[in-house]
Amino acid sequence: MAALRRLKQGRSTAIAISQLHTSSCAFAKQHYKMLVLGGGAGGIAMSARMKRIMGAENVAVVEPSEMHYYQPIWTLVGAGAKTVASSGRPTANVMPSGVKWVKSKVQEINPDTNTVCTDDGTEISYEYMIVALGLQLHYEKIKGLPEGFGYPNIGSNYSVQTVEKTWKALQNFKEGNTVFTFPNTPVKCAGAPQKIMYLTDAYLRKTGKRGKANIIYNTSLPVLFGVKKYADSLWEIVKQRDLKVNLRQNLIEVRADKQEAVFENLDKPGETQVLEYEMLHVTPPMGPNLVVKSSPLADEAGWLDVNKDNLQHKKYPNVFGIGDCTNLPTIRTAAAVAAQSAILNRTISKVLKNEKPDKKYDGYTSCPLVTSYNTVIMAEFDYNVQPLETFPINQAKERRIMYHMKADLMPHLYWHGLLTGLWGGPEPYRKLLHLGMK
Ligand code: FAD
Ligand code: UQ1
Repeated sequence: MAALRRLKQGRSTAIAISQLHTSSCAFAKQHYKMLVLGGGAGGIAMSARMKRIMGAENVAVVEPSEMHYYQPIWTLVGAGAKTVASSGRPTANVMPSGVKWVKSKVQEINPDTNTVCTDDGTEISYEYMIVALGLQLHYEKIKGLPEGFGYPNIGSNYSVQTVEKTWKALQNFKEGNTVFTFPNTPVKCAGAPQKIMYLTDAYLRKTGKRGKANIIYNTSLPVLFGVKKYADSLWEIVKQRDLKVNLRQNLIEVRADKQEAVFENLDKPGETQVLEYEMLHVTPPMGPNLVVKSSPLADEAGWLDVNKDNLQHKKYPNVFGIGDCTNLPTIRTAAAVAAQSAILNRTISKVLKNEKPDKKYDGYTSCPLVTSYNTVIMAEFDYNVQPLETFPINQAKERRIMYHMKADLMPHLYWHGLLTGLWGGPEPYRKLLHLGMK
């Protein structure tokens, strides 16, 4: 009887929740010709471009955060070379003027009725929609996290809440293991988990502590980096600087009170290894945005299912996607977002004129591999994992000029070029610098 009562209570609660849900999405209604979901790199870039095509009054962006962050600089924040304050600007300041900022969270996407529902009960209908919701970090999938970040000597450059803890851990280092991880999932900027290792090595050399450090990179991947040309250079660096790389090792638990990290060997299920650390940098497991995943827009794995050539949704032709939330088979970066923004602008201009999208995205992405406080290997590649370099020099070499590009030029390019819809990636310059040969 009791079980039945619980079941009934459960059922009536479920019905009440579903009624609440339906009615909660009808508190207010709005309509826009172009609705952009997410006000990160891709969302702001596309809203600036859409404003130019159809006028600001026709464009709205749904974004709950008061602050917009330039995430790529967190690599340098974690190593004390930039401040976290320099990475953020109020969302109000990056929103294109006249574009409507809906300051709430998308809760549900209903592409069959061309509507989305926000967490404050507003139903927004659209004629066209661009999904730019980014990906989801999953610290909670590692036992002992995120609460472990309450202890010292553990940090993570992947979140604004934990990036300064990396720098504290680095400064605190006295003697022992410094451990860097790469999860068993796709990640954004696949070089970032090891960039902080090179910076740690450089910092410890600068401060005379390198002799007391055992630097370990435990990665779930079977390779150091996915593009052979750059991986070859990185293996050389790792050898020269005595950095230990262990492949197919996946972080599954952090015992922050004891400063222990537990790894599973992905090639030998059930085999685990406990490493004591003096400094730990965690790259969390990542996955699709949960709102996308629970919508009809998702592919089987939960990513936004778009055409890899033109970024139009495969089933809903009035829906488009950009950036980390999509299933575009390339490494997720802001550089990729820049190239995608130019293609998507072209695709949407064509669709608005009832013409066929023509320009094709080649998968361009770029990862400035910071290898010290004044050098970078500028990796640039495409869908075929082949180098697609902008400059007519060997970019697999560590270069000072590329460090200045990463640390000094890229932030300006991001805030004043990408976010204003004026920077569509380096393709035109690549063609110019290679005399039309690439
Ligand atoms: P984001 O910029 O993450 O934006 C997603 C937006 O969606 C966010 O503003 C979020 O608040 C919003 N959102 C999420 N859920 C909802 C919801 N339910 N409703 C409404 N809004 C929502 N890229 C490079 O090119 N070069 C680099 O060197 C580089 N280094 C990096 C280093 C680190 C440590 C990190 C973390 C990233 C780095 N990147 C780098 C990657 C780059 O920052 C991302 O690929 C880029 O920001 C992706 O843009 P996006 O618009 O797809 O997602
Ligand atoms: C880029 O376009 C870009 O977007 C603004 C980045 O994001 C921060 C990058 O890191 C890189 C490397 C590029 C590519 C640009 C050039 C000039 C190589």
